[in-house]
Amino acid sequence: MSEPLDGIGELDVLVVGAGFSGIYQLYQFRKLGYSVRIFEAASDLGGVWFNGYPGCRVDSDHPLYQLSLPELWEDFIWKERYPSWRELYDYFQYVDRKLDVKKDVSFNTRVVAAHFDQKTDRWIVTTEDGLIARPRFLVLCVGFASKSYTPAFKGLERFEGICHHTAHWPREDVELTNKRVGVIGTGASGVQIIQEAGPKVAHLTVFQRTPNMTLPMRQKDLDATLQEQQKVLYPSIFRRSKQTGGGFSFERYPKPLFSATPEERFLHWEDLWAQGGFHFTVSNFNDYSMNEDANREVYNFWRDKVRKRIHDPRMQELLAPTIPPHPLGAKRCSLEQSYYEVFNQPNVTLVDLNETDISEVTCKGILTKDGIEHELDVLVLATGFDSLTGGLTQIDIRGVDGVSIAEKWANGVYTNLGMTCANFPNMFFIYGVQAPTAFSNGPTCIEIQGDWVVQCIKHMKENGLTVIYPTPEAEAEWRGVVMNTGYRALINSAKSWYVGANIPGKTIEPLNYTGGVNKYLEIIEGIAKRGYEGFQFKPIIFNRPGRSLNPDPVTLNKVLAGLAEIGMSGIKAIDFKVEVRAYFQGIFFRCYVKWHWWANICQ
Ligand code: NA7
Repeated sequence: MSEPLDGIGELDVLVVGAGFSGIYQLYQFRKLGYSVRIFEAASDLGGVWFNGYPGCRVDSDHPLYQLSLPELWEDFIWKERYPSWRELYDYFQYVDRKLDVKKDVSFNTRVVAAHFDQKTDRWIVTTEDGLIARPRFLVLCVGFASKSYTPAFKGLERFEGICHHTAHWPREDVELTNKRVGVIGTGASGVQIIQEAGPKVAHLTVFQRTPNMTLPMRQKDLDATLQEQQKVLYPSIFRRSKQTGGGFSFERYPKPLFSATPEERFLHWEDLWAQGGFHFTVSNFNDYSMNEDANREVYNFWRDKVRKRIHDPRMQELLAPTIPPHPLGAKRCSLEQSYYEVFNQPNVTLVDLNETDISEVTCKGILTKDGIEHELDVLVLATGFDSLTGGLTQIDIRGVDGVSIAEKWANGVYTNLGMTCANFPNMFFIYGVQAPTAFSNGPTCIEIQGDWVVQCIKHMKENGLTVIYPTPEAEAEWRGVVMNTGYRALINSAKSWYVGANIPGKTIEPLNYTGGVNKYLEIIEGIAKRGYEGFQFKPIIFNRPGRSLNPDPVTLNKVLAGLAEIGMSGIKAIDFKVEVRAYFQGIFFRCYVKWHWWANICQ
């Protein structure tokens, strides 16, 4: 193992990942004067936007899909309401020019392990190339979709054409024009590549298991002058996004569905449909994601809208079935532009995998159970991700008891606030499991969590605290909150990545906090205000060289529990100031006793 570059060894903070969240952390920690560096596996900034397949674009509305820092939005002009990955890539280059990000990023540096060292209270972080960093704090900003999932299709390695998973699409792109293209999967990635490739390929074969309840994107070019004029509203728009459930500037319709007349419902849906994007789901009636009957009404509206665009009755039934396969919104509704028109083309085949599943991949294409071999030049695997947990569990992260995060989460996820884990001291993660993540606008969630982490570490520095970790009780409590809110929603009725059901063997449970961004913010701010309730700290005093008193968090937990038993309850966190005061009070008391003793002797 070699030592890394000078200065990396004993960092204050190591951030993993250089997408929105990693860059935001770097920027905030730098401002406070911390030594901070990012390790990034790719060769450039952008995280999930570093590369993209044809048609890949964001489905959050302009202007909220960017960082809210005025020094960034003041001068940047976006071209499209829903930017493509290329425009987002350009945005990250612009962010670098503005904030000088890259000087503090080690690219092509994939973190493979992170072990907490109790002797020094630092993380020992190892990269694929054998570099080692020893940061005090580890902030994992790997995104919620960084571990791709490829089903174990028999014979996949035999295919002689070109085959890529959408998450690993080559930057130099792949020629699809006049090719026979097959796409497995109709999630967001499948929908986007199908509508992009459809008009140019020789033949398109779509292998569908579940139809996507897509929403009209209503994409448009943005006018630069208008955009400049609207910037006066941006501070309010960004602040407002943190006050809403979804992290957007719009909210739920404040009424249950059946309390509205059919006319009110119809006109409201028409209005949302015309606005496009997530307006239809985010601003729908406030019970549609909880109440099955209400959801069915929403589905019927959606189905009838979509069917009008599809010519063939068989295609209509496959793409927008009479009976919904699951409640609308229980799987992520993707945004589309010309998705259904593609299925009206004569050169497009839709294979219903429920009727005839994939038997195997052959050297020429895909053989389905009905005995048909679909010959292909290019096979696209739009089969998704081990979302929310996979980004962390694929790294060998081990805390104070030597247990890895993958082992800890094998039978269910335990975190505190979707940012920390008991027995994994000084480790934070952003935009991941048990946070509002997949039910929020990305940058909004990233900033809310990022600010909390920065403030927490600042609090520790100001109070002479070196180590923080949540208690197992706090973790259990947060898990309860996530489960209670999650199981109330209809998301559990679908086999989706929202609940881990897309990965064979993964524990199925709500993986996001579905109580809303605004409520989440209120909770985490309250915990900080109450002195980081549910967390324990270790003060610097335990860390001085030569002192034998250096308890690990597990021992410290036991000591605190013991103190609580003898009546010193209420000790949740060791505060440095309190410690120092107690230390000097102790000296004073001993001096007083000695003086008293001598005074008595000398009498
Ligand atoms: P998704 O949304 O997880 O979609 C994956 C698709 O792949 C989905 O249609 C699956 O069908 C299909 N799939 C998965 N395994 C198989 C097998 N074995 N056979 C056939 N079809 C299969 O991933 P995306 O990349 O589209 O989107 C991920 C999210 O990341 C996206 O929402 C953005 O927010 C970012 P299923 O629905 O399970 O029947």
